Amino acid sequence: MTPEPLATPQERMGIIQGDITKLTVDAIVNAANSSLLGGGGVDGAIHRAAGGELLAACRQLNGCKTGKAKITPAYRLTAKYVIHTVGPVWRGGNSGEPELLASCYRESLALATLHQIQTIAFPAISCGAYGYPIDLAARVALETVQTYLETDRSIAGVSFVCFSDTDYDAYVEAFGML
Ligand code: AR6
Repeated sequence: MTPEPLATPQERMGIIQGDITKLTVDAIVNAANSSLLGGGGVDGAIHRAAGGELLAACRQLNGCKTGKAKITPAYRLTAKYVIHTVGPVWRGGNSGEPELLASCYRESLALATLHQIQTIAFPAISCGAYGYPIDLAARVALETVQTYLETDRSIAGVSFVCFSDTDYDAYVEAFGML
């Protein structure tokens, strides 16, 4: 018997606007810093919504390098897991930022595959406090996930969660260029 053909990478990717802490998915990704001990932006929102147990779990992880990812339970969130990744600080684009940002997406997806996570949501990693231009970051995010899904058969859906209208518009435009 031939296996059912899987939906294409683009059919498994979606762009939505909203608050990532409210989503019903297997895993949400946190745009953390290398301490993994919380911060502002989406990191602060995730820690507030998940409760103090998340911070306690993060303390056991010994931090995380830029471009890498680590996983914890999601405690009070609807999601089952939080995948914490550390995006690059934007320094003009010639300090390895695109490669490091792509690595955040790949490493997060690799953890998702390892933990049989079928649905995952990403915020716009590095696009807030870390200053990565949203149009450039959206292209890296979408192209990296598309490439990963071409060979991965286990992840059924990847959502890109945009907090603002301008972020949403940038993602939709980048999606059209895939
Ligand atoms: N849901 C979805 N997206 C959100 C939410 C939310 N609830 N809140 C903010 N965003 P940032 P970074 C968007 O600054 O640039 C933290 O202090 C936001 O609009 O959260 O990777 C960490 O501890 C932006 O588009 O993350 C680090 O120190 C995107 O999430 C540092 O900030 C990322 O913005 C990481 O900076």
